[in-house]
Amino acid sequence: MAKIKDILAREILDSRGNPTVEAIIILETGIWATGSAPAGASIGKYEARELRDNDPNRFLGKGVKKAVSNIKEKIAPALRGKEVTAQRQIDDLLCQLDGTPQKSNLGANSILAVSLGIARAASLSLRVPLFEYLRNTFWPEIQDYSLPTPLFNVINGGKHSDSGLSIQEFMIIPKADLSFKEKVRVGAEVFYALRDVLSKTGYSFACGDEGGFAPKLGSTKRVLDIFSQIANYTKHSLGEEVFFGFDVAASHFYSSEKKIYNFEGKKRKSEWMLNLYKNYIKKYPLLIIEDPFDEDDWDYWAKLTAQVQVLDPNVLIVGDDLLTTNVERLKKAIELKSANAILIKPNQAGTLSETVDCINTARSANWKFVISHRSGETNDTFISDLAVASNAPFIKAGAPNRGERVAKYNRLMEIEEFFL
Ligand code: 2PG
Ligand code: MG
Repeated sequence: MAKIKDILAREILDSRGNPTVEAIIILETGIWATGSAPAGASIGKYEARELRDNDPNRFLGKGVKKAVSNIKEKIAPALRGKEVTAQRQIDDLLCQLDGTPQKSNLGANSILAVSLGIARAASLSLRVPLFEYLRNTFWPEIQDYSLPTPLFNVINGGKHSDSGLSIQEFMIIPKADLSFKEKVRVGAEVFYALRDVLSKTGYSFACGDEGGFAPKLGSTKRVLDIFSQIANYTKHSLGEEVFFGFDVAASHFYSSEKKIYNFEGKKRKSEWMLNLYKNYIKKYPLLIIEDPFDEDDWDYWAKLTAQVQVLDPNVLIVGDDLLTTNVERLKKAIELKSANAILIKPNQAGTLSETVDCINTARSANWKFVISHRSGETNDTFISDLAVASNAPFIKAGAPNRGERVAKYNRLMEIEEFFL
């Protein structure tokens, strides 16, 4: 048993060079741990709000000094003396201290950094690996461990690059029945192959925010043509060993007033987008479509989910901006059958306990879930341990490239090799 002695905080940089929050949890025993908040670029309307200073004289207004001082001046005094393993009570208290529905008062960035740091400090205090601590705390009833399948975002579009591609993420998914280490190898080999294909066809292989390439290919069709060449450059056959996934992030090219998607330079209706996705599913080994429609275009979500089940019951329609790791929105989507999987981002919820509640709500409805990073990341590998603790079917942590992305994959390989 160990009590919280103090909580410090500071401004650090994320992988895009923007300021973010790190909290340092110090226990009375002298043990300490950190937690940090990642940051999105394609931010959903309904997710918890990060607090930024909006001071144009620092970091173009993106500083987080206010969030840092909220930790030092408001959160630390309320948590001093609390038992560090009381995660749920601490998270409830953090929500009460904030008092707003989207955590806009203290800021989800300050709250999340503390919430994750508390869990890490507790695991160190009990001398167990973080994933084991999380399993014992939240999922003691689950017996075995299974590692997630990684979704490698190898071509970056949308708000994550200047490639001009409307779809934000083009993902490569290794087949399920391999060890995690082998899945990482497949992802890396496909990544090298893509670099070859791009350079041979005269495209840039410079990278976007999540480590994937950002070539100006102009259309989804051309990305898929390039993907289709993977088999010629590696030993990995499409539809058997390697599958595709999209994060369309459609809210970011949708006009709510006109009810139009500005897709690849053309104005498209929801029905047109629906048919496009169905054609891609028929033609390519496409297993995952995340955010195919706007976060308020509920009707089309349900239509696509139903029609896709007929085409291929293995295809997952994943809600990210639609659901924002929010139990209430998830319950509505379950009732309306709007999707069959959810993206789980701890900073959309704001606390670890609320993130866990969302995972549990998804699992009890038989939905799949994907533990996810943000496009602006830190080197914190918390999500890797969370994925193992919850037996998540998938993790999305970017390309097998860039330090803050591979940190997550390397941590999962470490858990596989040394702990399981
Ligand atoms: C997404 C994420 C992560 P961002 O849309 O799924 O890939 O992007 O963090 O920019 O919201
Ligand atoms: Mg997304």
